[in-house]
Amino acid sequence: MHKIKIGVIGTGFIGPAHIEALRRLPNVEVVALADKDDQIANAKADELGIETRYGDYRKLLANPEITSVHICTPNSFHYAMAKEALEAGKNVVCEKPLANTVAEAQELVDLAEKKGLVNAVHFNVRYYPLMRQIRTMAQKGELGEIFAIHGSYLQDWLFYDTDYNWRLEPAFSGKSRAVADIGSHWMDLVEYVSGVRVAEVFADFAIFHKNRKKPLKPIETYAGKLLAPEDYKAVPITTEDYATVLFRFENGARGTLTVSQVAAGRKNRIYFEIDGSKESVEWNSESPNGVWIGRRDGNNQLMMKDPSLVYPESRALISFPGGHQEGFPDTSKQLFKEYYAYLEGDRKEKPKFPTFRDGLRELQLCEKIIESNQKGQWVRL
Ligand code: SOE
Repeated sequence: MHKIKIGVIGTGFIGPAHIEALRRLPNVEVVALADKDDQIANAKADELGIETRYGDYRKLLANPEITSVHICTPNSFHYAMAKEALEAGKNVVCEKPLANTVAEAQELVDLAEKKGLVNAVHFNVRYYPLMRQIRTMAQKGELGEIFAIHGSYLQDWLFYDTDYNWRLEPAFSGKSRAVADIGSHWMDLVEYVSGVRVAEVFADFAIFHKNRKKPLKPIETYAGKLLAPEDYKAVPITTEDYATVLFRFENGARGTLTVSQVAAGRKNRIYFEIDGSKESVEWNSESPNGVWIGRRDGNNQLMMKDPSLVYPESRALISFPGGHQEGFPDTSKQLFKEYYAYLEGDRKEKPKFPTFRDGLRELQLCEKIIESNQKGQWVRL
């Protein structure tokens, strides 16, 4: 049976999640991985059971049997690797953010389209099945006119000043952290499900840990041991732990986003409520298989993920019967399933999955949010 041959670059947190999701699809095969040196690549390839491994991603790109590449490295490498992959004739799935700047993202959109290569950004949150149910409900007018969209994306993995990660270093993560890293997922999601687009933003950032303690050796060295003062280096922090963003949407709707990576007890909670002139809907990623539907003149409802109860558009993202919960790992599987079906198909229809154009959109939103925080005023898109 013909299988699409895939290479994965970067095997930190999300790279292995891509590999696991791809291994659940019958028409693809992960044949190679690359990381920053031979030692890491060999260790990860042995751990993940992948035959071909490279300590230099350019050798993976030179492999003629590889049709598609997944870029799962720290943010600052995405643009260069995606550009080289497209120039090598590879189709590309890139982790968010697509690039470091709007200009770089636009260049990748244009290059992918010029070369006729299939491209995606891993905005996987869209693929919780009930997200497409809400999108279809909005498209059918069931919510009515959208008045307001509000919510939050809260984590606590950077709660202590000793929590350290490349995302804290602008050289690797860019000028924004909480907004660009996770606020981007929330903004992409709410524009996708509601069908309304942001027109203006007003942002207020906060850095609660002005300095953090960077371990002087790999974290593993300290696993299970209390760190002594001499084990750290104090690092000044310039990217936001927290942000509040006000939105004005193109249709006149209003919105708010609270994004934080220092919210104790919130491990990875995405929440939104869309208030329409007919109904409201509310969802949170800690209970991803249910959607609350609010009504003024009738009983509120709790809609559960059940293929027999949702629209066909949502049913296409469901693999298990009602009550059999589908979660974070399933979102990547469903995104890649649509991506590779499109890659193998006639490509006549507009892709259903998030493409480089959606990655560009998020860079545009983040750039204006950063500008608004710096100026302390509303900024138009
Ligand atoms: C860290 O904030 C992180 O891993 C993000 O980088 C991912 O995009 C998000 O899905 C989970 O949290």
